[in-house]
Amino acid sequence: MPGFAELLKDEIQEIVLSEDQIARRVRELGEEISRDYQGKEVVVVSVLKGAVMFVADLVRHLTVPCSLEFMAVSSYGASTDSSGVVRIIKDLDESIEGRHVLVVEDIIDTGLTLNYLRELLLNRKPASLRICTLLNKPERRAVDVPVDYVGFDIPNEFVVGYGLDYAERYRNVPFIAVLRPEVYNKRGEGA
Ligand code: PRP
Ligand code: 7HP
Repeated sequence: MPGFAELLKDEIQEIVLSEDQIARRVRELGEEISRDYQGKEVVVVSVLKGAVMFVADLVRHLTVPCSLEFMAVSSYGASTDSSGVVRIIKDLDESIEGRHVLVVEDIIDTGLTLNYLRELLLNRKPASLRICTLLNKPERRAVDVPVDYVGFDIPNEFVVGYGLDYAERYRNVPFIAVLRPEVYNKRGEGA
């Protein structure tokens, strides 16, 4: 059976992070977070959909007691650029008051989504709130949001795979890649 790299060779320009690189870093992050939360219980809050692969792998390296919560949000405004105003589509099932919250994201780009979410969650009076992201694009930051755990800093390029999509595709690709420009042009033509 051909692998994803072979199957998608006409669509992928470059693999930016391999499956092995991701797996190694996710394990390291899990170990670091477990050390930091020693003796505490953590509520892992993950944001659908992009973070699903990352959070599923990350929690399997957490050795402290944890529960898993999901939020679904949608940005108002243009589809390609975050507006900073976020609509809650699915809220947490549990209260986070007095609890240690770890927000897990796949990517921080402008920071607008997370900045909004952070304020929203802080208003609910958690005992602590930290943020973990697999990918960070520092060049794109529009608002300063404190990030406690970063998997990888990446340059300002649109990436897909390991949960991240372009037009809902490529989330299932096990590595992180940059697409060929033709892929975007094709979508623009209505393909
Ligand atoms: C992505 C990502 C973050 C946000 C980051 O979500 O998961 O939530 O964009 O962008 P920002 O830092 O510029 O606000 P997206 O809206 O693509 O939804 P998805 O996770 O369902 O793909
Ligand atoms: C959101 C997003 N989704 C996929 N790939 C990227 O590079 C992204 N930045 N912000």
